[in-house]
Amino acid sequence: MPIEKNEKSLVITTESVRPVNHRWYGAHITSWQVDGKERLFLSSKAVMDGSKPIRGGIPICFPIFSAPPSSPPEYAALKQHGFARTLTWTLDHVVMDRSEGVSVRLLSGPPPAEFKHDYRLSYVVTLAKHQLSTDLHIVNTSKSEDFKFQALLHSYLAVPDAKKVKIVGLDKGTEYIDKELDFKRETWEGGDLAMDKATDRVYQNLKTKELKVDNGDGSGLNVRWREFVDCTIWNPSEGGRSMPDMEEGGWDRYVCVEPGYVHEFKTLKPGEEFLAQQVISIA
Ligand code: TA6
Repeated sequence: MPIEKNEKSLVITTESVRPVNHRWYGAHITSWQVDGKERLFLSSKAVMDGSKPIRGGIPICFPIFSAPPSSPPEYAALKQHGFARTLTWTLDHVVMDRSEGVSVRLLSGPPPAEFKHDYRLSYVVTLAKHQLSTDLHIVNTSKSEDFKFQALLHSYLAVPDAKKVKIVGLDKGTEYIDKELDFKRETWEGGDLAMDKATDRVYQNLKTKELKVDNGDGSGLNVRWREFVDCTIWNPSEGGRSMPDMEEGGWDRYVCVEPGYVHEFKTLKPGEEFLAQQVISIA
């Protein structure tokens, strides 16, 4: 039985037993196991009753990333990272159900009443041999108005010791916003990014479409993407203690690598669509 559906979640399993646990709340993937090993981090203190976003797994940030902007004015009232991660989603249909892969398409529930834009947001989750793909599909369904959004997949990747991790593949010369340095704009000098201290950076307009999260010994995960152009890299180090839903020491057990479109608002003309993909695989 590759797809099991219940009130709270959807569990997808391929023949070689690689389950993905997906919650209707926020279309949140909370677990992905390969060869019996968990590859996503989920805080043991994460709130799972739908009263706040889930700490860990893969939250979807949409239609904004980070704190609400002052413009467009109607986006200023949104919560940090938008509402997609707190909506209830539904199963639209099973796209593929074969021994080599299982894929489901999910549809987001309606946005908060005050967000008056016509759009459609769907998400395709595909579990295949040693890889997990997540495709975000946004359509401007308005006949007359543009639709603006930011989108990002805030993946919490499980690592044995975050302080030993290096992020490999960032292009030399890429501009990034360093949130640890009061949003200072910097230029990446090249090489690997060591995650040995609090890091919160938004790399903008990367040329590369793939980064490796190296555990320090060559093992780890690869994250690649299509159509996204930015990538946030985050680990709060001991600062994680200030998050009430973060387990003690949890900050040493994950690194967030977050492909997205966030350096500006993406504008879709009436009828236009945006289809972006993240693929996480075992390095
Ligand atoms: O993507 C990194 C980030 O924007 C950080 O600045 C950090 O605060 C984090 O997301 C977590 O946000 P959250 O709203 O889930 O607590």
